[in-house]
Amino acid sequence: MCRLRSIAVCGVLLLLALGPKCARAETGADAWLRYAPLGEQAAQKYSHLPATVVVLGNSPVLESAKAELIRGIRGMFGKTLRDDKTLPRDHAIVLGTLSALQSATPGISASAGLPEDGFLLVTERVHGFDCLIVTATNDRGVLYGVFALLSKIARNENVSALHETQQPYAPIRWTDEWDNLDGSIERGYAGPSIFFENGSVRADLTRVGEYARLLSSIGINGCSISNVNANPRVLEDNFLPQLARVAEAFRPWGVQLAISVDVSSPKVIGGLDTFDPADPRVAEWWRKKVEEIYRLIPDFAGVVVKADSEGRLGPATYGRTPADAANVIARALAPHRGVVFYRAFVYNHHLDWRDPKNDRARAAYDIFHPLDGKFDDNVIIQIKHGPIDFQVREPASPLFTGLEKTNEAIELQVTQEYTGQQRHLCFLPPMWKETLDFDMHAGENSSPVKDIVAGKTFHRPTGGFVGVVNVGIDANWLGHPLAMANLYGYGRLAWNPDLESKTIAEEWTRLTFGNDAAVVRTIKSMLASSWTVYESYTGPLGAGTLTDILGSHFGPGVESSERNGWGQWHRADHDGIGMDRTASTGTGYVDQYRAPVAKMYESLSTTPKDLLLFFHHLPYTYVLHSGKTVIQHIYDSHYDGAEAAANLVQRWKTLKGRVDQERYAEVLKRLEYQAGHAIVWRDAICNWFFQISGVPDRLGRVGHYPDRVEAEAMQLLGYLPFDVVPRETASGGKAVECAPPAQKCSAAFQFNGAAGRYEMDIEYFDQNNGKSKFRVLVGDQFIDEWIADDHLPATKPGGDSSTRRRIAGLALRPGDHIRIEGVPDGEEHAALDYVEIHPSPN
Ligand code: GCW
Repeated sequence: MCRLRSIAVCGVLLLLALGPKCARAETGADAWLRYAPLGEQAAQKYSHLPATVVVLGNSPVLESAKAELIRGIRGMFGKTLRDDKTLPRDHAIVLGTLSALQSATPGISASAGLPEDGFLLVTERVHGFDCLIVTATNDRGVLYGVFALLSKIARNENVSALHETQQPYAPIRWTDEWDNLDGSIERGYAGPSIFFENGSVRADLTRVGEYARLLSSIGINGCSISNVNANPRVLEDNFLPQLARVAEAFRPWGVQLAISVDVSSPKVIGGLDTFDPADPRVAEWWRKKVEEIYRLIPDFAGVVVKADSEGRLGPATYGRTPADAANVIARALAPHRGVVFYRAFVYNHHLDWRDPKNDRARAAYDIFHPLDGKFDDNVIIQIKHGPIDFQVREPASPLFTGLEKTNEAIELQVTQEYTGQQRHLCFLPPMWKETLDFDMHAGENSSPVKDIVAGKTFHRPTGGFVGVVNVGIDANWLGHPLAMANLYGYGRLAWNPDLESKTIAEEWTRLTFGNDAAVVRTIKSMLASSWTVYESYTGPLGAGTLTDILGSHFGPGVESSERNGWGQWHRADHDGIGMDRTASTGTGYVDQYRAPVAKMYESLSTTPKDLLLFFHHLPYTYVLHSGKTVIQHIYDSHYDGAEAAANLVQRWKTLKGRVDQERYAEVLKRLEYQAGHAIVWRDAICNWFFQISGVPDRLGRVGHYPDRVEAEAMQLLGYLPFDVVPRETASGGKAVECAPPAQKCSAAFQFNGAAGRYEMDIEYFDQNNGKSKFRVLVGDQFIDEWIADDHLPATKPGGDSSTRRRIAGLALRPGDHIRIEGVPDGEEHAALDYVEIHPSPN
């Protein structure tokens, strides 16, 4: 079936009887709630589904549940359910809470005992008719049940004799959005905010409602919409009514609004001369402010606090503790059942890097463990999953077992800040699962992180999951069409962390791209391998992400971690690499874990390979279990990783014609970019380590690029060579630029290979402060042209801007004169790095 827009294309395809059946055209806005037509066979399979829906009770959430069911069935089967107000005179799908159901049909066997938000899907006879009942303790549970039912159908699962109960693993299942009031998003990669614009809440909140629907469909019940680097203005009297509008857009979907607050607000906007949490005037200010909020937003969920961290003010100003700061706000919220999320991401970013005992990883435990038991019951300590900061691989934070008398939530990052910024494919559930399933050995029984944060291990009243998402206004929410698998996966794991990441990948693929077996198999396997692929060319053996930590957090920047106070040190020098965090010779960080875990990490032989350099400083010549030296492992993993990234492109290409053209093309574009950027990463990291260690690559690849012609070695007209900084982010450390006053430059060389078909890769620099134009000619023949107009996080040539243009199937003869012309624009000087020519495959 086709949508109107693509009917013409579909028609042509059908007429010509070309290729597989026409796929739907899509923007990605529907994400996993597409309800695409299921076709004849499925219609048969689900022909037993009732034609009527009966809703017992009425509330905005139940209304959403009904509307969603009607929408889903209509989308998948082209049928419109009849909406009946009273109990069935026919087979029906019945929606309602358990209490509504029991009072309408006394004697119904659907049993109680479900926690809030849990639901039951059951087929039962009501008034003599077989009915499909979706019931729960609360309205939100009913809505979740409807989403679950529709998901099953969309994935072709059997729903004929259902008896299934589902309940959430933990009460807290939130997202945080790092949106600023001016509409920008900190670490957002898909356009500006859906919430704010020019200092206010947007006039049109359509996307906010749509986002709430998506969140609700995966069981998310709270969303903090403003950046943790908080603007005190959100609490100003004239801002609160604007927040109330967002809460209204959330409400029909059972998503409760929260905001990030700045603890200095009583002083900055409240007119007090202090924000000391111990000052009664400050407590009174918070009490009144919170009361004002609840007058406007009765279901307000609570606040998120980042304090004494990365330059934010905090209780330390007055010699007070995080517990003092958290409790003063928590006491204002408690009468309204609101909560405070106090982030454990507190550390000194002016650490003395010369002191080998200093260690940022220690900070959260050192600061929060002594405060265990001092936080009120409506405070939740929000702990990033690892001790540093969302690196491509980290061990579980030791703070999870450092708080036994305090509520906890794990903070996971959906937005791919350090994992490729939605330009690289990186499916994160396998990474999150490693942490969630990691046994912290809190006692005699196993105590995986998921149980601790859910409050099960230490018998806490609340706790759970927070995902930092940062969706943007772009139609497909996160930029990369496949990145939404991370949001889906986050929600599914927050609901049920026992799910396998492969199951999640399969669910998401079926819902997002349909049930074609080849599509499911291919995307599922691409997702499954993508994290380790990304890791292998950006930060192997637990060294942390070797990115530019002082800038974009995107491209390579090995040295940016060192010799500064940020503490993201990997300590690579001439002889070796890694942080010694052992108790015997290092920072003592390992002792923050319970004994069995500490013991495992203390010893080199029992530390998992993937975390070796996180815990130990090793010489480059150290031989791993694999038989390879550390340095050879670094070289090999980068070459293997870049090859695996190229392979993702090939795997995706097998789906041409099996998924809609729009998403096919968008994913292909991003994967091709990734494959090119993986080579930038590979070369930068390998060359840096080769330079510093002096140890050659056993396979002779590093520093030797026989198919490469450096731009600085070409015949240049107008172009001038320059040094790229850091040098490893350009081939040979140099590139050429067409700087003013030049308006057009060219770089040319002669092809000396055999006659044949080739792939020509042109490595150029695409900055975001200009739109240079490039043209390629062979002899007099025009071959290709493009504009460097991508929005990469870069204003200068280097690892963030280095981009590959591939010209495939190019026929070349010996002696051919190849010329690249560049026309600069603005600050972007059409810079070129190199050209590489390989024989075409086959
Ligand atoms: O990783 C860092 C990010 C900051 C972020 C901070 C945090 C919102 O680079 O952009 O600030 O973490 O989590 O508070």
